Amino acid sequence: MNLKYLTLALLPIIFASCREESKSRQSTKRPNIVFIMSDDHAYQAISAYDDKLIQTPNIDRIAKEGMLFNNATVTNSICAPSRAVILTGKHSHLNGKIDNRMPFDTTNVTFPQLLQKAGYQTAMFGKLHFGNNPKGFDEFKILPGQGDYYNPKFITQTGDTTITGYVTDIITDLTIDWMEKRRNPAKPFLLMYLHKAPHRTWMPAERHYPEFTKKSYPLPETLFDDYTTRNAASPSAEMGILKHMQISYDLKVPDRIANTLDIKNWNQIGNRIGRLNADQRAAWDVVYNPIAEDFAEKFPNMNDSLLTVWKYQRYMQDYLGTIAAVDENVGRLLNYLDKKDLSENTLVVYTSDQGFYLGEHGWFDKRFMYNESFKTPLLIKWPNVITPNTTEEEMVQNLDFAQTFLEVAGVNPPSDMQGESLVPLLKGEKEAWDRDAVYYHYYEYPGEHAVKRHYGISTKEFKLIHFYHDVDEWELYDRLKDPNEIRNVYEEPEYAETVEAMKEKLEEVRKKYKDSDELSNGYIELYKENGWIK
Ligand code: SGN
Ligand code: CA
Repeated sequence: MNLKYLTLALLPIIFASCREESKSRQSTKRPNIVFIMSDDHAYQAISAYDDKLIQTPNIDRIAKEGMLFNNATVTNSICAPSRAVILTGKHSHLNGKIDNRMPFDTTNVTFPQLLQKAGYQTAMFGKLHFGNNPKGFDEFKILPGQGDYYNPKFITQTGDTTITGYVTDIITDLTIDWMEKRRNPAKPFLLMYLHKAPHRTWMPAERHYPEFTKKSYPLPETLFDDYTTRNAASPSAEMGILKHMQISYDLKVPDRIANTLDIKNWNQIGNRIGRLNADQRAAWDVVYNPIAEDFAEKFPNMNDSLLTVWKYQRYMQDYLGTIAAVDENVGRLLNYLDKKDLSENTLVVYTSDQGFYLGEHGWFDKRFMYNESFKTPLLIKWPNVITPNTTEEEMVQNLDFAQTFLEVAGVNPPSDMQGESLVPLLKGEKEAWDRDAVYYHYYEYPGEHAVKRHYGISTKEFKLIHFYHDVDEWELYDRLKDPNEIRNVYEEPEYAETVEAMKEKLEEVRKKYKDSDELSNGYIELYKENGWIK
């Protein structure tokens, strides 16, 4: 064999060893972290969990290539508090962001600050909802407060800007623009890509109006819940589809039509669709006006249950319509990572700031420790670490993200963070995980939707909840026998021992996380000082 042939014969071996070398160089390179979070995205509306309502192939891809968590929950089911827990790795009672009202205390140490210090390039795009700007980011472009769906305004480091278009598309454009033009390839990156959708008032992208407004959805089993055995759930809570969802504001019947009907609970929508320009408004009117006219005709003959069903269907059409755009845009981002050869060394998380009621118990919104709002979607892919297509049943929480990302980046977590790194679970090392209960505490009362203050624990079998402040109600659910949580068994004699054991566990967990009645009372005092409790 002459030299030329020998070299040719050796080529595959030479290439293979180069590939090996680049692989091992890659694996020693610190991974990038892409944290995708939407706002109020119920797990029931992700087809990897449940395909009754919508197909979300792009979000599902994260679970197909990685892990789907079936028992991921939040510690306080409301927007800004959940974000504060995620960033600080501490429960609300310690990071101080107990509700959506007060600004976030920026003296808290957050994981992005630590990653930035450790050499990560950091960027945040989309909804933060903190009342102040995030610390620890090289670049951010965030929505003010809740933000708008159409032609939204953004706060940036160089001033405010309004961008024409649909919010979910724009957040993705901003993200990809940063990756394309300002990403530093010499550094690993942390990207927080945070959608406003599918938050109320559920406004889809123009391209999705025609398809989604024609759909009709299966009714949830508990749509007509009568709340027997649960005093805390009703009558005080104001999140009923029938009673509290607004015909005009939420369901887009224009004021001029709503005005002609004998409906108590309608409210103006003007300020939201007022953001549409003339062309956008014309496209809106073509689809939404005929729906409203049809409703106005049928309304006089509707009883409460027909009206509930009509409202539920309208709600689902718009809510799920907004998710179609989230899914498409998640696909855009995943494809971008692939195209740039970044996927291999990037951990991608998809989650929501909490779950949401899609008609279960007759509700929309969240806040309660009941399943649909306590549980949050969680899908993670991390090539070469997570075995594709795995599901995880262990109880994890949004409290765990900070320590997870710090471990992924090789940074020691501060000793006062309260979560657990998920890395052992991601690697399939289950023996290292021994959590047997998770803790919850909700504070925003008096407040919108009137959900009373409560705290509780959940194990895989039972859930114990204590509603306090202007009530003193206990609830126990047998999660295995009653997954819909419609039977509070707290007073039932055969559960007496369980109640006792769960109360002991609750005390143990409260001690571990350093929560107490004293702290709860302090937060009630704070409401009094602000005049929110008279
Ligand atoms: C807004 C919504 C509420 C919602 C809160 C909190 N009303 O105030 O329905 O519960 O946000 O949501 S709206 O009329 O402004 O849409 S959170 O996700 O930000 O916590
Ligand atoms: Ca939210």
